[in-house]
Amino acid sequence: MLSPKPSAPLDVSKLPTLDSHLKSLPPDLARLISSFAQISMDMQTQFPKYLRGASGDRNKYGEATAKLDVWANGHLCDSLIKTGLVRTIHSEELGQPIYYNDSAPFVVTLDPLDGSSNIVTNNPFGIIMGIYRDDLPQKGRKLAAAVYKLYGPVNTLVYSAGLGVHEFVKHYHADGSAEFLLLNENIELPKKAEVFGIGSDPLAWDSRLRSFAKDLFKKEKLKARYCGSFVADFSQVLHKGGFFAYPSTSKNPDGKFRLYYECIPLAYLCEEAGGASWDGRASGGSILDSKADSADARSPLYLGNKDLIAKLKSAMRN
Ligand code: FBP
Repeated sequence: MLSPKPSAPLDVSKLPTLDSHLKSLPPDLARLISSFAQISMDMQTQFPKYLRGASGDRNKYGEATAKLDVWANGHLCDSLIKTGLVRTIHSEELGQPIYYNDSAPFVVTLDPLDGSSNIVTNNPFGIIMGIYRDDLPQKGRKLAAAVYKLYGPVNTLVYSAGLGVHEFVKHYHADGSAEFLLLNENIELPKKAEVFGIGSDPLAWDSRLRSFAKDLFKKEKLKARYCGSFVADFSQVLHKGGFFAYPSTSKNPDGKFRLYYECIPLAYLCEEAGGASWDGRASGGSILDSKADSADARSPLYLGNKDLIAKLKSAMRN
């Protein structure tokens, strides 16, 4: 039997490009996001050279770093500085911030390689960037934009500048060149949640969180999804609705994630997509209301559908 007729491919000539989509933003912000997109797209061609092995160095937290962590951080920082748009870079992989050009409009926060443990296993990983006009310390509500790049089966980039959450996918033209074209515009977390993931050691979670997790299975009928990269796990919540946390635990009361490099940018995207976030503190505040003097501060992270965050807060009060 002849193979079934393949469904007609997408006519990509009609899809908006990232650059055309960015025209609604201030020109300097549009150029920074566009530059980041190109940098992150070009980086992937170099990955195979750095896939194996540890760098032999340790980052400022004393954690062993993979070769790709170090290379990605260096390449991203150098390339962002060359745009002339960035006056300060705070990066998870930099011992100190880079103060480069006082007259440049933006301060950026970077997790240059989120999901490092996925490098050797060829599982998804990504890059997280927060963009501010003002210097840190800042609350997440002051973000000019948040962007993440996801290296998955295909290359996607998601951004928001306060006017909705938009996703682009890397398409290849006949001449071999590549371009980000619109895949999903004004993404909203589906009201009917489907998935959840919670990091760290369940035996070290607060017992009320363990009970809440059980209810996500029993009452909410959610499916467990946890892949070792925050960006990739967040993408599942963004597209399917649900809940993700890297919680406060008895071993690490402030959790694992960094407030500025990881928590704030993805909490911003989650809330822009109609979801909610919580830093686990009694004040019950959004992660976008958290602020820390140190750019390396950690924060517990809970985010996802509004009703699930409300149920979590109620469970954690009892
Ligand atoms: P890195 O930025 O060092 O990769 O750490 C963050 C992270 O890799 C997240 O991307 C991921 O969700 C989490 O750590 C996985 O942590 P664990 O290995 O404890 O499950």
